Formats: sequence, C-alpha cells, structure tokens
Amino acid sequence: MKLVDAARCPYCARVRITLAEKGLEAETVEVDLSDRPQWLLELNPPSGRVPVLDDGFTLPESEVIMGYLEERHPEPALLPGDPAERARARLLVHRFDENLGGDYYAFRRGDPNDLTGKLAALEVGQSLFADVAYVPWVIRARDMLGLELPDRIAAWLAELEQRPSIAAEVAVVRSL
Ligand SMILES: N[C@@H](CCC(=O)N[C@@H](CS)C(=O)NCC(=O)O)C(=O)O
Repeated sequence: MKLVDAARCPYCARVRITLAEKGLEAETVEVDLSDRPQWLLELNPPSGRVPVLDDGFTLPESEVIMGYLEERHPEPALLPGDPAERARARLLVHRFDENLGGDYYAFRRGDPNDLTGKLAALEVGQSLFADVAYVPWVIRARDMLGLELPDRIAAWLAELEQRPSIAAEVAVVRSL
C-alpha cells in the first residue's frame, strides 16, 4: 500500500491514524502542498488533493479511504458492531463540514465563525471511527490555532492521546 500524504493535512491524518490503529504499514509519499506535483493532479484530478491511497487501485477522499480500510481490514474494528450504530458513525463523519470543518476553516481564515460553539456541541465517543475522523482538527485547533478546548473535549482528547496512533499525530502536528 502507498499513501500520498502531507504531514500538515488533517484529512491525511485520518488515514495515518486508521492505518496505525489497524497495524498496517504503508509506504508514504510526502507531497509539498504549496507546490503540488503534476503527477498528483493526474492521479487525483482535477484538484490533486491528498490523501490518495494506492492499494492496487487509486482511492482518494479520506472518508472513503477510512471506510475501505475498515472493510478490507475489519480487525481491530473502528466501527461499532451494531448496524444502527455503524450508520450513526458514518453519518457523523458525513456531516463533518457542518459539525466542525466549516467553522474550523472560517476561524483559520479570520471569517465569522462559531468554532468554540461547534467544539462545545461536538458528539465524541460515539465510535473510534468517528473520533478518528474528527480528532485531527481538534488537535490542530488546540496546538496550531491556540484554542482553549471545552473541558469535555479536552478530557476526550487527553484519553485519546493515550493511544499510540493519536500520540503520533500530536507529535506530527508539534513538528510542523
Ligand atoms: N474531501 C477531501 C479533502 C482533502 C483536502 O482538502 N486535502 C487538502 C490538504 S489538507 C488538499 O489537498 N487541498 C488542495 C486543494 O483543495 O486544492 C478528503 O476528505 O480527502
């Protein structure tokens, strides 16, 4: 497996964490997002966005990659066993932009936003699948944007940081 990756990209972090949780090795190809190579535009047209997974076929989109890895390597499971809970986990990830992403990027651009309110209302702990999909932005909100996290979210993150996969991502962010 090969992962086209960028350390600072939180969407890539979803895939890095998923791979680590499942104990999977992937060759990583680090790209410079400010000087995107032509081959990446051809690999994932038209935007040349990362992450892109190559597992004998090319797969972009972090949410889809997470779902693929979960199905291809079901153990250890990130999704709950119950179909209704699995659907709820997927719905949470599907609504990432409304639940957090939109306000995160608005905050970063200096546009009006409710990042603090969105963090305070965030549903966490529903499943490891959804937690992995959200935690890259929460780490960056704390460690790059300097936001003080609501107590409940800080406690959730502190618990997640006990996992080597999440601790590794915190180290990636601190190295940026
Ligand atoms: N929906 C995509 C978003 C990926 C994404 O936006 N990646 C950023 C880097 S963090 C990127 O490559 N942006 C370049 C662009 O939008 O042109 C996913 O979930 O993988």
